[in-house]
Amino acid sequence: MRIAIVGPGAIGRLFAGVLVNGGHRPLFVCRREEQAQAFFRDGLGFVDLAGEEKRLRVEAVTGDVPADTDAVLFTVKSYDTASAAAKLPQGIPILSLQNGLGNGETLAKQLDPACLALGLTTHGATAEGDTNVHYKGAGLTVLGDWYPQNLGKNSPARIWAELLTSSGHPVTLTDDIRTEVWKKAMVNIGINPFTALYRKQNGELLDSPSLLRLMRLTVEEAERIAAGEGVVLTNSFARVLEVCRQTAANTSSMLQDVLAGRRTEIESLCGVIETFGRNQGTETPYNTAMLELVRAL
Ligand code: KPL
Repeated sequence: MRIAIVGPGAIGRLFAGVLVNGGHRPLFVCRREEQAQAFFRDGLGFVDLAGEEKRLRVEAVTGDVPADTDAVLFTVKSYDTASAAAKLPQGIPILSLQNGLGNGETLAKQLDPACLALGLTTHGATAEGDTNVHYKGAGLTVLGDWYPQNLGKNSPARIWAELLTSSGHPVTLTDDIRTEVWKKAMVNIGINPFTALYRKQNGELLDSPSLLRLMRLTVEEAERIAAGEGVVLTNSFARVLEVCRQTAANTSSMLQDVLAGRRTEIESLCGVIETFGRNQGTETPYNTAMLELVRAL
């Protein structure tokens, strides 16, 4: 099978390693020619959970996703979703494994929604340089179809679940991926801006009671906005604490972005909460403050 990975960041590289393990040779679709050449020359440097480093053979191109691609893993940053989606072929199973709110809506407008699956992962990985990835913590991966009634034998989520599971990466299927996307966004709202502002690893957030209070108020505010959108979530802050413990040694994706001088995904987290809040006629002081502070970084 010809599998393209659009977005060769930490998660794209982690799943490329999974697919190589399953006997596939994934194709990275890069924005920079320099990075595509580096993948060709050096392969993918993969440090596994035991700390062992392997060099894996992958292919890489720039530009459009080749027309003969059988499946796409879409792992671009949320602010690149619309422009990267324009480079995808139509009619093949696409799995979006992205952070934040609104990616599914953007993709469903540009592609055939029946071909679209969304996924979430709490596996921790750090990108190093242009071609390396360090797999730092095992987590869970959940997939579901954009059309929830899908989940038939040939639904995009099932095709991707089979591909990943047969490559040694078990996944769970859900018929309500949108709620899962919101749940994961709550975790990211409760962790990512705080790690970025305070330069802390996920587990270090647990050491400061005053910071924990601010994290809780921000997440509870976002949970109320979710309810206003018809998504009823409970115990989001308990999940934040659990993920801080499970991924204690992780550098969050937002802190990785800040340290590398890249744009962050704060707009698709606190920014979306602020926008929904405005539409609901509700102020969102905590999320607005985090949005502005991270923007100021
Ligand atoms: O998804 C993550 C991220 O860093 O973006 C968490 C779950 C917080 C793990 O670091």
